Amino acid sequence: MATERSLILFKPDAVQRRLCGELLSRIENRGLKIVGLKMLKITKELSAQHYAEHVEKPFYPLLEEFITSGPVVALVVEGPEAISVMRGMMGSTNGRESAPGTIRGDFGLSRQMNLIHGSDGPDAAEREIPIYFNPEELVEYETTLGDWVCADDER
Ligand code: IDP
Ligand code: MG
Repeated sequence: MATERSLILFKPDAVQRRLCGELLSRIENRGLKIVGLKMLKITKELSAQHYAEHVEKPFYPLLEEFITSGPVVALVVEGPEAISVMRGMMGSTNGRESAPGTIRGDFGLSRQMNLIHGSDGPDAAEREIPIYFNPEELVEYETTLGDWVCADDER
């Protein structure tokens, strides 16, 4: 089992709908550790870098318009298997098909305006984190609660 870091975005719809606190609470309540946090507006250039795999797709112009339409909150979360844990919490891409209990399934009805981004694997996390954070913006610290989130052999 590996301690991982994942790049998370609360997308412009989450900010506009005042859901950032709710989403952050879910991440904290799950036991994941926040090691980076900032608000920013994504430019067209940043969008193309972030969504490099989608730039040529027919839906990209609308995705670009959406993701650059207002501020986002960017986070790096850390924990045991944090990447797949976050993907599970997020639900599937289309909110209408996401299971209740997931973020997209509880708050979303859209395939595009689906509230949250999370790295989809270790390679993606490694590529995406430096797009948003300089190394000195990621904070190393221990939480006493961390000892109660999972056993030593699960870290
Ligand atoms: P993911 O966010 O669940 O990993 P991806 O397939 O990587 O989903 O797509 C990236 C983002 O692009 C989605 O979260 C969503 O905002 C948007 N998107 C994906 N597919 C479509 C589509 O068919 N139409 C419009 N927007 C889409
Ligand atoms: Mg994806």
